[in-house]
Amino acid sequence: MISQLFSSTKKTPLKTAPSNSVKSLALYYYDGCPFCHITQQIINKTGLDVELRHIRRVEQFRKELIKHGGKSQVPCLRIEQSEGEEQWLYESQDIIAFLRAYQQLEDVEIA
Ligand SMILES: N[C@@H](CCC(=O)N[C@@H](CS)C(=O)NCC(=O)O)C(=O)O
Repeated sequence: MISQLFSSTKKTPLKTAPSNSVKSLALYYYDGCPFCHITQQIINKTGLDVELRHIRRVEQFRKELIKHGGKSQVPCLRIEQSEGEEQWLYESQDIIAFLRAYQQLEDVEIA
């Protein structure tokens, strides 16, 4: 089983567990951000279940992004794992690479 997914831009392993240990995904974003828009298009294409968290409509989302992710930049993908660990993944290209790889793992496990 593939145990790590890799960042497209930095070529470093993300501390990401196998897909079956990912509990939930949430994208922090706002309208009018082109990087968010591209990321959302990929989410729609993959059909993955990703909760959308608009940081300008819900102040709590903006606060948790800064508190846990470390900065207010969007898009940012929160990856929650079954064990309770979470990762905050910035950079649209890294998020897209993660989603594509994750979807492939999902497909393999379903098949
Ligand atoms: N290189 C980043 C750029 C992201 C970016 O510039 N996001 C802007 C919105 S379009 C942003 O969050 N600016 C506010 C901030 O950095 O706090 C990516 O590809 O995701």
